[in-house]
Amino acid sequence: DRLVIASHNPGKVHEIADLMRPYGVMVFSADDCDVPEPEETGSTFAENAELKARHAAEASGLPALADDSGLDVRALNGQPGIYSARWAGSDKDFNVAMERVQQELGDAEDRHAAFVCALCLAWPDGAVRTYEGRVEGTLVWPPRGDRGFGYDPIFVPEGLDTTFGEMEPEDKHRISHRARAFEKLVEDILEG
Ligand code: ITT
Repeated sequence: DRLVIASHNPGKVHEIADLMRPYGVMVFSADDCDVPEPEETGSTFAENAELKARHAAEASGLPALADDSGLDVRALNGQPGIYSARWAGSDKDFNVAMERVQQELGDAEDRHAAFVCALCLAWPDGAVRTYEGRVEGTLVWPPRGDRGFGYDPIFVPEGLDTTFGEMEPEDKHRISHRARAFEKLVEDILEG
């Protein structure tokens, strides 16, 4: 009934806390528990999520939930992918990151992208479970909306006209990569 959210990204921590709310679990962020940020040396979202979750569970002695996620742009062969946070530079400026995506796309006709999320739940005894979610969509320029975080203002999910940056949080939670991964976790752990 207590869980550490192994992330230093406030946008993510907020969304995961929202998703957890109906389940009556007390959540703490990695910053609350002084869990330092491990180096993300994995080569997939799932590997990085597991690395972060294991690290936080060991450091805190509590079950820990980590999220590794990013934007997979088809015309850029999956970039920025696991490097999505790094494209924003040390200032974590996502205007810079979004501009880089736009610049690298140039006049490519293919504007397809997907957000991907791997959630890993790790226990202090070393057990882990990993779940993945994905949402397909299209990139737009210029960015629209000031909600959400990261690349949300340039991503329009399939079948809709608004960017994640323009949506109410509860609408993003109905379809997002993070919500889809979380649904699998809930089925497996909380309702299983
Ligand atoms: P932690 O490792 O501390 O959790 P981080 O921001 O470094 O934080 P990642 O390595 O997983 O986490 O980077 C994921 C990046 O992908 C994140 O910084 C966002 O820019 C982007 N991203 C992930 N989910 C997103 C979402 O729902 N909306 C917009 N951008 C998202």
